[in-house]
Amino acid sequence: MHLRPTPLVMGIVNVTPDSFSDGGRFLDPHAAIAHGLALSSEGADILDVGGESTRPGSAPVSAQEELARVLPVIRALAGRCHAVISVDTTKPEVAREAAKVGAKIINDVSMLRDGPALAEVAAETGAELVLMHSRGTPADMQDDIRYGDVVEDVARELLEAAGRAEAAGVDASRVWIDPGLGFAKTVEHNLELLARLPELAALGYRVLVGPSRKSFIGALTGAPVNDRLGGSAAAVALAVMGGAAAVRVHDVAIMRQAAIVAHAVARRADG
Ligand code: 7PJ
Repeated sequence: MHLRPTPLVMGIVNVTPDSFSDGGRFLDPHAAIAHGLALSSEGADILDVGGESTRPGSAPVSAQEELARVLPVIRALAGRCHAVISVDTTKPEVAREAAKVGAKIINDVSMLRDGPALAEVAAETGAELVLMHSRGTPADMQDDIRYGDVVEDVARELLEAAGRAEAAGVDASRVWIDPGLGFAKTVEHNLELLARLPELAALGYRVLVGPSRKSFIGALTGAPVNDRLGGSAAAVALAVMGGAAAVRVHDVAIMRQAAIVAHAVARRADG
């Protein structure tokens, strides 16, 4: 009998500027490094380092700016903790430099929107590639959300993207798929995708799910973004039950507990 593997916990490390002065921008990589180390000691298996906000409605950042933000953090974390480092970027040049300083996973929230170049970097460097379902750009993705059957449409679009990644030379075993909760999705779409996650898990790629603190949890519970631990833990547990091989979260220690308990029950349910 095949026992499902223990789910991996990916901790989120955002690297964003903390002050502006005289037209210059001062980045504090130390705060991000300290946060990454803290998440690692909480039990994160993976640290996802991102220098561009990809939240719906956010503005783009130049490659130069993104590199300045993430490289020092990836370099430090790759050398100082056991967690595998992931770079959250849609830019091939950022992914390539990140891989040189120790990133082993490329987390692409655009699902290869701009062509195969990001997949080519994954193929060249041997990095794993996460393809997160999304439509449009962060600026316009919530404007016109239409699906037939959301799970079938997301599955088909993820399979197409995975096919493009494999055509660019990425081994299928190194491709992850992610339903992209909150990206070009209504609350109902997010619920349908979580409820029917086994259909995505059945596609044969490892599945990553990122429900942490997202607005659908706020819409359901009325809780503000800084008070969504309970809803996030429930979503993590359901994602694991539905076959997620990894979850992307802000609150590593608590979500790791939720994932471990859900996994133990899922194994029992598997028989
Ligand atoms: C996700 C992500 C997600 C993956 C973000 C936020 C918004 N990457 N990046 N999956 N969400 N793979 O964290 O609230 O769900 S940014």
